[in-house]
Amino acid sequence: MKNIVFTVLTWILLTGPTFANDRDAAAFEAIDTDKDGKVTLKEFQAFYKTVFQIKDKNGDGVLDEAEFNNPDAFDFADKNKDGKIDPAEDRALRAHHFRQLDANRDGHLTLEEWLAD
Ligand SMILES: [Ca+2]
Ligand SMILES: [Ca+2]
Ligand SMILES: [Ca+2]
Repeated sequence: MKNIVFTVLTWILLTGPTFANDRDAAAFEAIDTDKDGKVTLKEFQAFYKTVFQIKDKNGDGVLDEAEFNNPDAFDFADKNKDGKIDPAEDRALRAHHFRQLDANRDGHLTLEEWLAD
């Protein structure tokens, strides 16, 4: 399990995450920690909290533009326009992302929803 998460996270970091390209079946499995085939917002946030910590290379608790590594989402995520993404801004971004992916709005993501565009 640890290895899967590590592999997925490494891949996300190497390829540079966008809303589209960090979504595949392996990522879904890694995020679905209780393996019930559904990803809840809680599981989703826990996964991206880990992503946030790994991306925070200088360990100052926020992500600058280089650490965040996603120019398209950066301006949207940086609500207070201080040029950094703090954990609350990151959680808000992920909650937004989660709502976008939850096509039938039942509060969890299936693999189908995860893979859909
Ligand atoms: Ca689950
Ligand atoms: Ca900010
Ligand atoms: Ca759903």
